[in-house]
Amino acid sequence: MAILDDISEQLQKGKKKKVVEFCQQALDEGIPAGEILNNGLLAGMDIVGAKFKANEIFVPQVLVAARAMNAGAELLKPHLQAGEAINAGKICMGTVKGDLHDIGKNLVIMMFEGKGFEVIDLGVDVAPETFIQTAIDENCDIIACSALLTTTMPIMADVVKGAEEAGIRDKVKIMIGGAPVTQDFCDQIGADAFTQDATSAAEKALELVGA
Ligand code: B12
Repeated sequence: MAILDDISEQLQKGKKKKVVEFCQQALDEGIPAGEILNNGLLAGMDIVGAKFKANEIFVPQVLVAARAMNAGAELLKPHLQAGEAINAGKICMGTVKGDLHDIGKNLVIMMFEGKGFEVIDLGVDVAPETFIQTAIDENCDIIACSALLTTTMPIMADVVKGAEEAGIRDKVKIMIGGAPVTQDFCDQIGADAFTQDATSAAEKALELVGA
């Protein structure tokens, strides 16, 4: 669809205003929000990722594209949540210490909320102790960690260890994810679940809390 290509193209150029405008236009045309997200915004971000990897573009361009992505996703947010009013449980989520990538985290949070979870967004660069203390103070059912750098993945193991040491491991489930994370890594560090994308993350979370 032409409008979705336009969204992808404007996102790659980092044109935040245009991205938001075209997302609104796509919604007005009756295109489902999930389709706009996947075939417009995320399709654009995939191309940005490939160009970044190939050294065709650099951090500043990726950053403006990321801002446009987040602005578009914010607009779609209420339309992605199909008005499910159940209270499925409480989750604290953040991107682990040393890691500033937050696009995936923000998408996963949107999907969690869409499934009726209350989510505490801890932001980026989150220390293991912060995940643990929040889970204790807020009585969370799930701790969710995101990492996009291979160098920050080990922090997820520290979160699992920290939960054991704090004596809350039997009360809280730990979910992990992010582009470099795998099911093998999840098994290796003893986390409860890994999924590859935001939609399956929310479904898995429901499963974990037995909803
Ligand atoms: C955007 C981006 C940036 C932006 C981040 C902006 C922002 N606000 O997030 C900026 C420009 C700041 C950036 C900086 C850097 N980046 Co960067 N970045 C990317 C890029 C292009 C896209 C990431 C992204 O947002 N993808 C889209 C989202 C939707 O996908 P996602 O995060 O994977 O999330 C999905 C799933 O993984 C899953 N998920 C995510 N989290 C969770 C959590 C749970 C619990 C679950 C269940 C699921 C789940 O659901 C999400 C939705 O489906 C990737 C390339 C790539 N292809 O991944 C590189 C990439 C991650 N960056 C990379 C690098 C090297 C860096 C820098 C070190 C560059 C530098 N020289 O400074 C810095 C690091 C800064 C830091 N300390 O974090 C490398 C990492 C390499 C590695 N092996 O570790 C990559 C892979 C690029 C590359 N090929 O070289 N980056």
